[in-house]
Amino acid sequence: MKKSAIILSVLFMALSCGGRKAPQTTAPAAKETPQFCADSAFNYIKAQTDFGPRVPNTDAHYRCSVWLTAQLSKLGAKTYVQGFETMTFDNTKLQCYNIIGSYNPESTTRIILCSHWDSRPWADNDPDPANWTKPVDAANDGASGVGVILEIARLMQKQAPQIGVDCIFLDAEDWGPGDSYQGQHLETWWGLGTQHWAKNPHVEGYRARYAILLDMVGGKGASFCREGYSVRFGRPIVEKVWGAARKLGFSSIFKPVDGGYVTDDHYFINTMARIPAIDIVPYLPGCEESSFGPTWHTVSDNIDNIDKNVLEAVGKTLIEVIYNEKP
Ligand code: AHN
Ligand code: ZN
Repeated sequence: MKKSAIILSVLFMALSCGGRKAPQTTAPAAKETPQFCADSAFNYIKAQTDFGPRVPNTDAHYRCSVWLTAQLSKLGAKTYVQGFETMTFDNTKLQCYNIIGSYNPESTTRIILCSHWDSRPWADNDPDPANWTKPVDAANDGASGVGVILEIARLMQKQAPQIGVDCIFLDAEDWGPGDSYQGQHLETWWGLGTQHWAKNPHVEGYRARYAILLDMVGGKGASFCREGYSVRFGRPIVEKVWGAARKLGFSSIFKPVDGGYVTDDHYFINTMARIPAIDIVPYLPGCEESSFGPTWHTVSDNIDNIDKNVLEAVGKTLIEVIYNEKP
C-alpha cells in the first residue's frame, strides 16, 4: 500500500468513529468502556490484504510481518517477534513469525487475544478447479481477527484495562492438508505457529488466565455457535463472552447454541500450553458449500466479502469482556 493511501485510510478512520461524545449532563457512575470502531478494524484488514496473500516464504508475508510489528509498537505495545522455521505436511520448510504485543506487561493477571495472520497457499475449496492452486487473499480467514485485535489495541493505548493483555498474531495456521490429501490427516499439520509458541512462550514461565482466539470473524452474515473444545476446556470463558454478547443485544450473531469441534489454534493453546482457550469461529456443521461459510478457502475470501456488522459485534463484545476483567 502506498504511504498516501495509508495516511488517507488512517485519516478516514479517525473521522468515521472518532467523533466527540455529547457533553455529559449527569456524573458518570463508572468509567465508560471505549468505543470499538468497525470502520477502523476494516481498514486494518484492508491494509493486510493490500500486501497480497500472506503466504509463508513470500515477500508479502515478510512485509506484512514487519507492518504488523510496527503497528503494535506504534499502538503502545511491548512487542516480541518469534522467528522460527517449521516443516509442513508436504515437506516444505517455512520461515515463520509469531508477533506479540503486550499491554501492561508487568501485570501477572493476563489474558490473550489471538488470531492467525497467515494466508492459505491454495484456494482448494473453490467451486472452480482452476483456482485450487491459487493463494487466498484471506481477508476473513486470517486478516479479520488481526484487524479486530489491532482496533482493540488502538483503544487499549488510549485507555488501559485493569489487567494485562497479550495480542498474539500466530503464523502458519493454514498450511494444512486439504480434503483430497491421500496421506494421514493429523491435527498437528494445522496451527504450526501456535505449537511453536506453546513450546517456546515469548516470556519464560508465561501464564495467562485465558485466551480468546478469533478465526474468521468478518464473514458476510456470519454467526458463532459455542465451539466444542472451547466448551470442554473453557466453559466459564464461553459463558462470559456469550453472556457479554447477549447483554449488548448480539445474540443473533453469538448464538446460545452448541456447535461442532474445530481443530484450530486454541486446541494447541489448551492441550500444549495448558491455558484455557476458546474460539470464536463460524462453524455450522452440515452447510452446503462449507461449514465455515461460503468463501472459506476460496478466491472469494477477499475484502469485498467482509461484513462490518459482524466485526462490530465481535469487537464490542470483546471490549465489554476485557474492560470488565478484574485483576
Ligand atoms: C481443519 O480444517 C482441520 N481446521 C480448520 C482450521 C482453520 C483453517 N481455520 C482457518 N482455516
Ligand atoms: Zn483456513
